[in-house]
Amino acid sequence: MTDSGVGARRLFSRRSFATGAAAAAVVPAVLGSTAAAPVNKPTPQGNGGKAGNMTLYMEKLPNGEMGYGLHPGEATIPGPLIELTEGDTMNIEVVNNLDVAASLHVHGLDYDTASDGTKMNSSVVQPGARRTYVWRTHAPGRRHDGTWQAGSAGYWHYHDHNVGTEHGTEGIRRGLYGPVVVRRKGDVLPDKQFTVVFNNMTINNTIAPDTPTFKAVRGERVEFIMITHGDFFHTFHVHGHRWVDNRTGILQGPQDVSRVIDNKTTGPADSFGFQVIAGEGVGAGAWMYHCHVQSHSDMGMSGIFLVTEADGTVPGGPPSM
Ligand SMILES: [Cu+2]
Repeated sequence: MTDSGVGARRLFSRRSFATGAAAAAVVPAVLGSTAAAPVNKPTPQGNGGKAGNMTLYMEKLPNGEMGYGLHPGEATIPGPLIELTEGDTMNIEVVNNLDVAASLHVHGLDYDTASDGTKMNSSVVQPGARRTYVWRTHAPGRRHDGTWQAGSAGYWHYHDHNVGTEHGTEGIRRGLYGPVVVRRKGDVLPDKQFTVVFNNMTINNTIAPDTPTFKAVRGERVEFIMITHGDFFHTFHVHGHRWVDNRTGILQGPQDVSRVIDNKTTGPADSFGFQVIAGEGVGAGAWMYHCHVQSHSDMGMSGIFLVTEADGTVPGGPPSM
């Protein structure tokens, strides 16, 4: 452990990181559903172009951290996964239970300036107040001038844009961020979803050995949603598994010549995602995921993708770190 690693450990004090554990098994907030979806169970996608409503609470967490949650007192880092299908609109009522003005700013989707989540556009939420942000999405199609317009489908994310500075630098540092997935109708759905956020020198605001362990059973289709925040560039790597560097992270067919990778450079506010079959061709086991900038992995930007057999066992026993 290096000096800076110790510093980071002190900053993000060692603890049984309840929010990290919860975040390890993201709970999708799916348009149209009112109750929280079961952990690790993706639910039906969108509702085909209708509006959905949800409430998001901005809350204080221990050690000065902050998070978004679907219910009061249940904020997590990262915040809840929000899933839509192209054509859907989501009305998100944000309740600010913090003692500072904060906001909700999304990447990749369509929104008016009133839903920008910036002080500049007068769209932040004062402490104790609430505000509804409207996110829209669209399918691909031809513009009036004949050019082709991309759809909204992709791996996106949301974050605060007001705490600390008008760019939300402190809000993001403290944990106010979360994943968004927009599907195209017909996209393959995963069995499990995990969100990995490189936030400065942490993973989901934790460092090894407190980083999330993502558990899956061999053969399950696992979706990784990868987001980066903060001041640094990183490279995301998973052992034993590869993915495709395109919109979905999976090949569209035998003619898809997209590059197959197991490592991807990622910078602040970037996001991408992909699906793998857990243990495919390599078996169950403890498979490391980490930032591959050597000094970063050495400072704790590392965790475990634990692929078990159906009976829960792992060949060779539990991982030793
Ligand atoms: Cu890194």
